[in-house]
Amino acid sequence: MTELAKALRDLDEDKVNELVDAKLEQKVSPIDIINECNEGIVAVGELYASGKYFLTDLMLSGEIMQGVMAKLEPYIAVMSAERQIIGTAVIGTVSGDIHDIGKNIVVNLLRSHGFKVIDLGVDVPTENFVEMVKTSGTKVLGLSALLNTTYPEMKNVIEALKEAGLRDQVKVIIGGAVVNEDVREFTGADAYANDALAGVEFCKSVYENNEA
Ligand code: B12
Repeated sequence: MTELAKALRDLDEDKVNELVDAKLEQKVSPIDIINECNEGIVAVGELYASGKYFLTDLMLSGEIMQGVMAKLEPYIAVMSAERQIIGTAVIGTVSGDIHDIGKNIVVNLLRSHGFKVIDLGVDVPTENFVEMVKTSGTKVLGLSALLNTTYPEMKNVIEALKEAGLRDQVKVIIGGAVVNEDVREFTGADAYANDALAGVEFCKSVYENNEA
């Protein structure tokens, strides 16, 4: 584990900020910084699951991570200013789930790769996803969920798209720590991604191959 990952795991906010600033100074890519932080925050989740950390620690890790993202955003924005628009992507965290750090990373990366992103936020009701797919004409919908209890919500969204006659016009990609091939199959999504870059690649392929 890197020094930055360890500092995040240990919830040492000052150290995290110091290390991130130093890395930005050394022109380390924001993506590499995110990956290091990811390792630390996964360790926080494990410490929480094993009872060594409490909910307040989980919350603090989220705040530290959001602080890091705020530092990285201007650097990611510079990357996006130089790109042509590839297409639109709609994304949100499903109903009952308020985790948004990973989703926000995906949003930033999609923008940096030339997507117009409509971010519906967290705890998004199924009908809002359906309405936005309809009105935006997007070819890609991204659903995020981090809880075992909320991944069935992703299936609900996909079923609702079918009922609205919209399923054929949009590819659905699901993401978040809980997703895997079994969850993809259960929900009926077209793809899943546990990391933001793989998600961006999928979205690009939809527009480049003019699928959906
Ligand atoms: C920070 C955190 C919180 C913060 C969230 C702050 C925020 N603004 O998001 C707070 C404190 C609010 C929180 C609350 C809870 N949490 Co929480 N949380 C975490 C923690 C430690 C980190 C999550 C995170 O941000 N990871 C970093 C990001 C970058 O990773 P990521 O989200 O996986 O995203 C990456 C990929 O998955 C992917 N991705 C994500 N979304 C999408 C979407 C698309 C379309 C694509 C393509 C890709 C993609 O790209 C990202 C970058 O690579 C995790 C531990 C873990 N292992 O995930 C627990 C964890 C998710 N939480 C957990 C729990 C239990 C809870 C609570 C129920 C606790 C409680 N008793 O209240 C509540 C639930 C609240 C709710 N209704 O949603 C459990 C879930 C267990 C489970 N499998 O169901 C975990 C796994 C901890 C654990 N090990 O027990 N949590």
